[in-house]
Amino acid sequence: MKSFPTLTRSRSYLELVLSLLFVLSYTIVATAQEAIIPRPVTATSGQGKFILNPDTVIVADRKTRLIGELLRDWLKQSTGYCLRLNRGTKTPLNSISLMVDPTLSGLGDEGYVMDITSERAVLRARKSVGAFYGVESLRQLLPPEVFADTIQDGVEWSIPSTHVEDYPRFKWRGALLDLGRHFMPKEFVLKFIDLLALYKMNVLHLHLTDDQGWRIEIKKYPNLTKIGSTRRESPLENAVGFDGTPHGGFYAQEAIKQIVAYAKRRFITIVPEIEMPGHATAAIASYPELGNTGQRLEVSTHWGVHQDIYNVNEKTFHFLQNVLKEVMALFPSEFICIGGDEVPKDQWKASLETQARIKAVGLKDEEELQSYFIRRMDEFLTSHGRRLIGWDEILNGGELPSGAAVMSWHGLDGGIKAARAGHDVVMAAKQYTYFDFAQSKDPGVPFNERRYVPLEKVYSFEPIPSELSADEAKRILGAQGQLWTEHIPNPQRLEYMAFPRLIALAEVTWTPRERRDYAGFLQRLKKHETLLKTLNVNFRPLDTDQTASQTVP
Ligand code: TNX
Repeated sequence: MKSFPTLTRSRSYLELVLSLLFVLSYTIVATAQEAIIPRPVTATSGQGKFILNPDTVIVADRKTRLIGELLRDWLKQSTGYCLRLNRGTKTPLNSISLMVDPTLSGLGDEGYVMDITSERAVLRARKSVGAFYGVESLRQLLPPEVFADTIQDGVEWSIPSTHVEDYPRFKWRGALLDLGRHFMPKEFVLKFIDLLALYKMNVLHLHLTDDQGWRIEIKKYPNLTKIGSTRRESPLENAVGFDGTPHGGFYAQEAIKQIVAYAKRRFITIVPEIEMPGHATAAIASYPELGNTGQRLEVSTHWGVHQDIYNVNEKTFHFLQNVLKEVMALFPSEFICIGGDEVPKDQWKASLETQARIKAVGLKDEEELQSYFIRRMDEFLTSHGRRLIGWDEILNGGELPSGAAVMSWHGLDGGIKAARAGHDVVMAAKQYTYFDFAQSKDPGVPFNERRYVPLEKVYSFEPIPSELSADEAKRILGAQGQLWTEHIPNPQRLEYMAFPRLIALAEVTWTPRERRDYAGFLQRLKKHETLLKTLNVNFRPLDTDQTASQTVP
């Protein structure tokens, strides 16, 4: 009888210790898991932490050498440590090693395994890109001060012990930057690339031409930038009147090469877009013979769908192909975007020459003519080993060539139709992924439900429509967030519109569907606000009043 209470006491003591351990380990698990966005496929935690110090060594093999250099340079900025970068495949004490192992299975091409203990950090991947994503996760596990560009004193550079196995759900995790409506400096494009990479996004779609500006140097046609890159003025934000100030800018081919190389180093593909046959006013202003009316145009100074579109003369096809040749030489991307959206057919209807062409080619009408136009461009791109991608209107007016891919922007329907017809699809539904739309109910602007995309709506986006069979669903390459810039005149405002919505989309495109959880996402995001602040990103704070004005960037 006497021993009974003792036993109970020791049992309860044991239970107490066990439950304390449980709580403790749970807290650690939560810490690791809550740090990483997009949420990894699996993340479990161990005991202790890895502490970075001036003697920590980075070890990289042949395939991860460049990533090791990036990591070393990044860490140097905030820690001040000049870490040694060794070649090899060893994992000594106090090292961060990055290793490619082609025999690793189950993680796909972009996945990685990360093992962090108090002794070492080991990242393994089947390909270099996976090791890069491992590094991005590792950076997120460090204190947010690691993202500073000046030395931070008094910080313990520790990473909680963690085991992560991770890979993306979709292979197209994209963002579109509209540089046509507003030119943005190259330095900002580079900063944006770093932010995409941090959230494991891998496609930057650059919208380089539009009615209001042509932004890429084409050596064969200098007027495109001499004339086409500057407009006389822009609409005022209140849409009444104009600012009377010229707006312009373009990227010289040298600058494009730098952007492409910078993106490549961060495993981001830049998909260039040259709009046709519509959104062509700036090009026609530069070379009037490309238009239908013979009128001299100016680079457009207002927003909206424009009547002026390319004509269908062979000379115009020749022009566009020459432009695309220079574009292909600059951008290694498999996909080249030719736009294809919002093409009013009035000018083709009114032109005798175009009507004669429709007959000569044996087409029924202007819709079929647009389809013919797209087919010609597809043939050209295909013959150069590339693939065409365009907005969902390219599905209209006839059969789309089999290799062409579709960006579904009106909603999901274009994507469903395209996937069923065997085309690859990028989901860019405006209801979920248009970040030029409002994210709050701004009292200063009449509320419009159709142009309202709050954070939660983005997070709820499911890129695979339930209507698709498992086979058809394989056609969905992923999704993309759009930053159209009619009402985004500068980088600060762009950051405000993009963040944190783009981060929600990053999780939509990376994390397994069943691991998505909005409440948990918000908790992790809250921590990332410090990180974004450190990176000087002008994000929209989570606790901003839903009704607060959006007009302050
Ligand atoms: C439609 S989406 C457009 C763009 C505009 C955008 C504004 C698409 C392919 N065309 O030209 O900038 O709406 O939200």
